[in-house]
Amino acid sequence: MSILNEISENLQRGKTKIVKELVQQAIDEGISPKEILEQGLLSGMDVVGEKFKKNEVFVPEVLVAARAMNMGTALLKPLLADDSAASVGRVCIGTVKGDLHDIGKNLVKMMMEGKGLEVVDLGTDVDPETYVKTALEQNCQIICCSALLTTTMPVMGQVVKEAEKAGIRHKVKIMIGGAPVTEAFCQEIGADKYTPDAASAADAAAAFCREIA
Ligand code: B1M
Repeated sequence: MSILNEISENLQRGKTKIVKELVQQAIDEGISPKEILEQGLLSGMDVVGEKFKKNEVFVPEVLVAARAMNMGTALLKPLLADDSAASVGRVCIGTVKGDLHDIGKNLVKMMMEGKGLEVVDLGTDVDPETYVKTALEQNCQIICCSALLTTTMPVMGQVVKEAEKAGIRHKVKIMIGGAPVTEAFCQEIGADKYTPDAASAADAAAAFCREIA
């Protein structure tokens, strides 16, 4: 079995310590951080997601897999970051109110930092007022919202409305993403940009900041 498959298998079983060791071994063997992330960690999380959907695994198993995923990504973080990039702008990011999923949001944050963006992490369960207040107080050019539940997606529309109400809509871009989010939804709520994955979110945010500068 390849080391990437081993990472995936052990992540599915929630073997945090082994995942950490295997990720380090893969790094030492010269496998690219992107391959380790996509073909090892994310591929394992996909399997867990499918099983969760079919009720073959339950919340505790998903939580230990998520913990193993976070351990693995923590090792990759410095390697995915591009130290040569100067600060290109500031964004605030969070998972919307009612939603506790943060693995994707953390990946977006990591990729954005890798592009030289300063990222204010608001965590999970973030209400619309907090995004807007933070953007105002910390001079963020972009508000980034993540949602994994169809029931919490509408909060993103409330963030757009809250920014309008606070009079900052013209100077703050609003980016959205997460598994159930689509381009059509982005247009429907009047957000500025939907991106399907963390890498394209980071590219789009850096481009917005360069545009604004
Ligand atoms: Co939850 N969960 N979960 N869960 N969970 C899903 C999302 C679900 C699809 C599983 C399923 O049924 N198949 C389902 C949602 C169904 C729906 O709404 N349509 C679901 C459910 C129902 C629930 C609960 C309600 C279950 C329950 O309690 N009965 C509950 C809700 C809790 C809450 O939030 N209030 C719940 C709980 C949990 C755990 C706590 C156990 C755990 C979260 C742990 C954590 O995040 N710390 C969990 C997990 C892990 C999942 C699955 C298995 C994996 C999610 C994940 O982390 N994927 C998920 C099934 C699945 O997605 N296949 C599922 C990996 C991650 C890298 O992908 O977050 O999509 P993702 O991020 C991607 C892109 O979407 C994008 O970039 C990332 C990759 O490049 N992206 C952005 C994300 N944010 C972005 C923002 C951007 C741009 C791109 O711009 C700003």
